Amino acid sequence: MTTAIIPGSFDPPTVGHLAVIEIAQRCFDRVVVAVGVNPAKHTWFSALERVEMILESTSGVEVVEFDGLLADTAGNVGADCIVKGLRGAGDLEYEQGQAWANGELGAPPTLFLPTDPSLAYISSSLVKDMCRLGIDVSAYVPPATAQRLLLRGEEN
Ligand code: COD
Repeated sequence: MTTAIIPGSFDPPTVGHLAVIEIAQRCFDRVVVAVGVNPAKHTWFSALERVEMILESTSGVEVVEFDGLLADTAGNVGADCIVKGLRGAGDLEYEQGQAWANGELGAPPTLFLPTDPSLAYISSSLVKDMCRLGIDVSAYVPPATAQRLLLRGEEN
């Protein structure tokens, strides 16, 4: 059985994240989405809410929270590969360094998936900026996440 781990902050999950998850599900028997928890980083959504948002907009994936090293979590879930989406050259430069560091730390290899060009500009940060400005983000996030953002946007 092949297992992929897909790590991220998912604050919030976007249709770009979901596209990566769906492709990984076609290629691997088991997909584990790993929601990173960094207490030093302010997030709009708690770790539990981010886990819930992934669960309510996917099917057939496992979702775990993690803090500390991705390499440790990848080992704990038995991942054969880390899967990451790439939006462009900026992502590649950053993610290549992460992949090398993770490899040094004992993680499995990282597989990069270039995103569909129509999704390349979508990021969690863009979605939050649009929410702050009162712009409809329903094209960029799963429907249940859009509902949560409507409420959360008023608080941020
Ligand atoms: N299309 C395709 N892919 C996308 C899109 C899109 N539109 N948007 C985002 N992605 C990809 C990103 O390129 C990234 O690969 C992934 O989705 C997750 O994105 P985010 O923004 O949700 O998450 P990040 O980039 O903040 O990552 C957080 C992690 C938790 C993965 C990271 O901080 C981490 O690995 N932390 C653990 C510490 C560690 O082990 N570090 C490495 C060695 S020091």
